Amino acid sequence: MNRAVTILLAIPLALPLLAQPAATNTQRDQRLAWWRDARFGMFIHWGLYAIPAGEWKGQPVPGLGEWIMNHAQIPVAEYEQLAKQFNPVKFNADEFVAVAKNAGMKYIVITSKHHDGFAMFGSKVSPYNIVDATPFHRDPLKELSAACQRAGLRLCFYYSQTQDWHEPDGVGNTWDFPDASKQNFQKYYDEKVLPQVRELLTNYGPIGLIWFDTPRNITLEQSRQLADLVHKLQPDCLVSGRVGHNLGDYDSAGDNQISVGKVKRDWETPVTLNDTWGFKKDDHNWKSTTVLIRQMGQVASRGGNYLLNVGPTAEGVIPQPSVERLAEVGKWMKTNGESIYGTTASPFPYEEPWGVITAKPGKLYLHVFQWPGKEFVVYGIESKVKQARLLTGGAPLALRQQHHADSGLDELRIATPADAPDASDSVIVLEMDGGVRVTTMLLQQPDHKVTLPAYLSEVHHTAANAQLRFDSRGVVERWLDTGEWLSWDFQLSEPARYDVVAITSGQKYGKDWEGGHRVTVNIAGNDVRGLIGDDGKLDNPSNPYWPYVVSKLGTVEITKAGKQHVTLVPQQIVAAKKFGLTLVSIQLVPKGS
Ligand code: JFZ
Repeated sequence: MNRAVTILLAIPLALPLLAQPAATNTQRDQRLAWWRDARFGMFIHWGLYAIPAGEWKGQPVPGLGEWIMNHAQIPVAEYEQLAKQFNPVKFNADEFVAVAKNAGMKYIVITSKHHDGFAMFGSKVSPYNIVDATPFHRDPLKELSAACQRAGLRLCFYYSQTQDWHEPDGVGNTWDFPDASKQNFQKYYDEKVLPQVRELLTNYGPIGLIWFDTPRNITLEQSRQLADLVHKLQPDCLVSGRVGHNLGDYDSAGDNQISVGKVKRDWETPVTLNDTWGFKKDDHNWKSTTVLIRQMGQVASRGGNYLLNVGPTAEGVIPQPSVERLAEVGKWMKTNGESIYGTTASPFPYEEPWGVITAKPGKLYLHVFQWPGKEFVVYGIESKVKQARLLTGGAPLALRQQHHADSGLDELRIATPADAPDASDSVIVLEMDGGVRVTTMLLQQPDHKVTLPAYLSEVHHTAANAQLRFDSRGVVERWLDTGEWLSWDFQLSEPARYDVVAITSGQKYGKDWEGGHRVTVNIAGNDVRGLIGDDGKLDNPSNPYWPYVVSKLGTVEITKAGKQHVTLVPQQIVAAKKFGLTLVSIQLVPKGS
């Protein structure tokens, strides 16, 4: 009730502030239709930074390749010289587009101008651009526009609207322009950003979306002006979430961050194939094809888009390890694409232990990462399943559905081949009789384990300054106060003795982790007191940059099946590093398994 009232009030209050009426939901739905259908796109980070490729004056520069000017504090006068050498003669727009198309990608987002300020297109606004400042003299965005139209892919542009290390009035270059009081961001914005965005939307045919980035301290007015300009010039062009002030048509997750849990808005996650966006010659840490295919499924199962990056070299070539992996993903897509394109999120609020689920009207796609052998069991599907079959082909699979009247549990058993049809992701499609109905309550799973994800807990607090929240991975952050605690309800089918385990998360790139907290887990009237200590690491393939830590808290005997209530109350939280209790989930694992 409260919520409805807030919304009704918010709309009339917001209207007078808008230069023109905000997009209605229908307009936005229409704009998003192709993008929701696409689910998979190619990101291209390409610019002058491909020349140093992670090395400056013989020294490797740590961090992202496209950030080298910033990390090595290269003066504008020196960095500019790179333009004179930039001659990517091996660049072939049709080849780039073919790599994307063969991977099953439906759109391409290329850096038209990154934070270094160099335009990768012919611009009348600034001579610091690929046509006027390099011996190459060609406009790769023009060539890509034509190639995308030939191949039926959508071309989209990344544009860094606040950071511009080339301009005295842009954000970020504190080594050449240390005096912040002399800066006039509005001037840079009016004289470079708006006119260049206008060029991008006027000279390159229909553009799918503009991927703005790092809004920093952009004002509401400026974000709005940018979004309005895009929509005025090309009403069908989408604006990314990082335009600032929630004015995008969809949200961006943090880089390489796969969202879980209820994501309310349309969202996309940008992911690197190795550990950099712009090319670095010494970065060989390539993600495996299996990780890529599974991440894509995971993102689709949460209703999002997967934007996978390549970083071409200074010669204009996509690195071979990237080409190979994308071809392998494409091979999987040729057989299994219908389980990704045009799908919506899983109807279950939680992730299954064996993989993920995507949906279409009357259909569920079970993406099985952990192949079970000869029998596959799924709990919680209430609607009648007409048919189950593998997307790799073959006759329909024998199935049996049972409703256990005592527990209310719906059980689906499918006879499966002994060996996984696909090593990365074998997809079983279920065709329903009518719509899809599932049990949304947390259930003990067929592998006998119970997982209570933090993002599905109820949050309670007595603390005056409660600040616990969830990051987009569904992991708790800012749990620093013992006045905040969590609870869950779940359905247990097998009374037994269980190990109680807590999973917590390290910081990005495994840089840090905070433990030593004391907690009490109460299950079925029993208190389990334990320490959040480091009892081992857990593989975290969906978010490989964040290591998981396992803590064994104790054991509990549960004597009755049925609905259970669990609370997790911290007795002591160590918060010296301000990470606190970074809970991912509590798990119950049958003793001795
Ligand atoms: C930004 C850029 O700085 C980077 O160079 C690259 O282009 C990437 C795609 O986007 O970096 C970010 C922006 C936002 C987050 C992380 C990195 N974030 O929200 O977590």
